Amino acid sequence: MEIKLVKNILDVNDKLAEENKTLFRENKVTAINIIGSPGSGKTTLLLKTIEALKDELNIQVIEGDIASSIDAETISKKDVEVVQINTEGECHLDANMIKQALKNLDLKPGLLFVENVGNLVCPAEFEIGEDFKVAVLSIPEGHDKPYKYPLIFSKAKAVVVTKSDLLPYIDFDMNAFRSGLASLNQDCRVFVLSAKTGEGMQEWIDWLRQIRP
Ligand SMILES: Nc1nc2c(ncn2[C@@H]2O[C@H](COP(=O)(O)OP(=O)(O)O)[C@@H](O)[C@H]2O)c(=O)[nH]1
Ligand SMILES: [Mg+2]
Repeated sequence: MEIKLVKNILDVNDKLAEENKTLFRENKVTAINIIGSPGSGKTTLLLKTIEALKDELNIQVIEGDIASSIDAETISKKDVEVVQINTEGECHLDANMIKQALKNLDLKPGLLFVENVGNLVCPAEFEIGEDFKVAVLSIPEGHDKPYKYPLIFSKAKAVVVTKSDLLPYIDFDMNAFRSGLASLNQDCRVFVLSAKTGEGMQEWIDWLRQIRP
C-alpha cells in the first residue's frame, strides 16, 4: 500500500515535470538542476558563472532552500532575474514547486539554473523538467561520495568538483573519485575548479556555452 502511494507521487511529479519541460522548449530555455550538499559551493559557482556569461546569454535562476532568501538576494545583486522557493522542510525541489516558480519568471531564451536544496540524496529522485542535472561536490566532502550517493552521480550530465584550491590541504584521491564516478556513469563530464581562484572555470564556462537540450 505504502509503495503504491510513493509511486503515485512520483507519477504525478513526472507529469508536472513534463509540463515544465514543454514550457522550457517553447521558450528555448536550457534548464540545469544544480544538486550538491549544503556548503559545497553551488551559489558561489553560480555567481562566477553569471559573471562570465551574462553579457552573452540570458541567465535566469531559481533558488531552492528550506528557508530564507539569502541565496536569491546574493544572486539578484548580479542583475539577473531570480525566484526563491522556500520548501519549508522538504529536502528537495519538486516539479510542482518549479511550476509555481515559473509563474513568476518571464522565461527568456538562454540558461535557467535551478539551485536545488542542499542535499545529495532526495533532489536526485525528483525530476523537475530540467534538461540536465549537474552535481556539485567540494574537495572537503571527500572522494568517496559517488560510492555512497550513487543516484545523483549516475544521473548527472556533469560533475563540478569545487574548491580545488583546497587540494593541497585535503586527502582527496582524484583517481578514486573518477573511478567511482566512471563505474556509475561513463558519459559524465568532470570539471575540477575553484570559484575562488578561477582555476578550471574556463572549461566549465565553455561547456555551458555549447550545451543544448
Ligand atoms: N576555498 C574555497 N571556498 C569556496 C569555494 N567556493 C565556495 N567556497 C566557500 O564555501 C562556502 C559555501 O559556499 P556556497 O556557495 O554558499 O555553498 P552552497 O551552500 O552550496 O550554495 C562559502 O564560504 C564560500 O565562500 C572555492 O572554490 N574555494
Ligand atoms: Mg547556496
